[in-house]
Amino acid sequence: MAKIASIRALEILDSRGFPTVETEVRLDDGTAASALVPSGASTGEHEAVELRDGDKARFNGKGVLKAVSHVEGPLQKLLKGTDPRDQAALDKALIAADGTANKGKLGANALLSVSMAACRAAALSAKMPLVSHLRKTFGLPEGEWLLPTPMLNVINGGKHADSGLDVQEFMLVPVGCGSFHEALRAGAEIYQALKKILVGMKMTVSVGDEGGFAPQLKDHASALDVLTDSIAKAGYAGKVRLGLDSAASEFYKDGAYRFEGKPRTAAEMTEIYGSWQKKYGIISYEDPLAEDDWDGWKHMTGKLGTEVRIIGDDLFVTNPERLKRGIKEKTANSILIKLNQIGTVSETVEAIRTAHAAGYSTVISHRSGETEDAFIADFAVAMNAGAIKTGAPCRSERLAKYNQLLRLERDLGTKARYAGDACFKLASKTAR
Ligand code: 2PG
Ligand code: MG
Repeated sequence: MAKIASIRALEILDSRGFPTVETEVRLDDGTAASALVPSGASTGEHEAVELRDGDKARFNGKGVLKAVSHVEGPLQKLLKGTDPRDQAALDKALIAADGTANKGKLGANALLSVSMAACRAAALSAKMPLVSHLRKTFGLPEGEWLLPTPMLNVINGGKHADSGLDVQEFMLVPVGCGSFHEALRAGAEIYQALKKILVGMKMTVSVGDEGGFAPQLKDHASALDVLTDSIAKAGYAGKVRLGLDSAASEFYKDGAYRFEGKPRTAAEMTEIYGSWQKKYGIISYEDPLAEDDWDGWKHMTGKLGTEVRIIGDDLFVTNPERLKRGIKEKTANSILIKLNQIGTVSETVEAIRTAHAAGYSTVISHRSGETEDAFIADFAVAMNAGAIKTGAPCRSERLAKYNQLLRLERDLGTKARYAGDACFKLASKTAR
């Protein structure tokens, strides 16, 4: 039984060129594995703390040397000699060592890098693929393997681009494709069709943080029109639907949603979303309203919740406690899952379990600042999450995840099936 022998960390750079943490866990049988943590831009108020140095002389204050020193100092001391296969005990120890509710003392970036790297090291040492190790570790049934439906963000707005669009993400959701590789192919072909259309409109085709285009379109309806045309041009009408992430906390100011240049109430925003749902067959709305507008969310869930997926990201921040409140108050019907919003693998699994038990669907997510680490691909399959969003079919930090899913599809063979509309069942009733 291999034990943790040493842990080291490194300040590396993410896809935006900002520092982030890489941690390597070494076991006494010679196994070594590392994990790289991502970083958000439209971060929720209630997320676990991403510890930054604040030293303006380095990386404009964004350095992570403190987090690195926490990994190599207190966390290494804590975990040396322990069994990496006992993920629950390991994560419990990490949480206790930090001791704060928001992981602000040692940093969620420090904790998560150790949690993930130890998980990988345990899998390697047991000569098991990560996906199988995760299943076994968390006692999930072996039988059913779901390959997640990808949600490909092909037009970037909000904080991720200078397109001027308030909505942050316009995603292709290939619910009607027969397999994961066909779904990814559909996404890639539509992406190229969209590029041609934008070039024809004399729009810029440079990309935003998540690899989607960032055209200066006049309003959101124009973006939805262009996307509908691209889907049709590429031959996928009816098979590929649209999902949005408004990241609405970013345009909620002084009690109003500053949307398309006007202040609006939650009820007015709900009207707009309802009309888009009818006209464009939108299948999911992520963070349509602000992170603390519980009344607004409840109103929107009451109006549209039987027809579309309403996904809480900044609202729930992968936090089982916030999710439980949502379930109790009938708020949203789906949750976005980001490991670094909560800070350990075990707590992330708990959020997923809580969601599934209440009939909420789950979408595993990347961050806008990413790395080459593809942990979330294996994680999404191990958890039967049903859906994953990890950007456009463009830029290798995004493709690292999609490509790993292609490998998992190949390796699992007939044991696995493509989730398709499973995660979006409510919405599929209202197909255009
Ligand atoms: C989101 C994410 C990822 P960020 O809002 O869902 O797309 O963005 O990582 O900037 O919070
Ligand atoms: Mg979001």
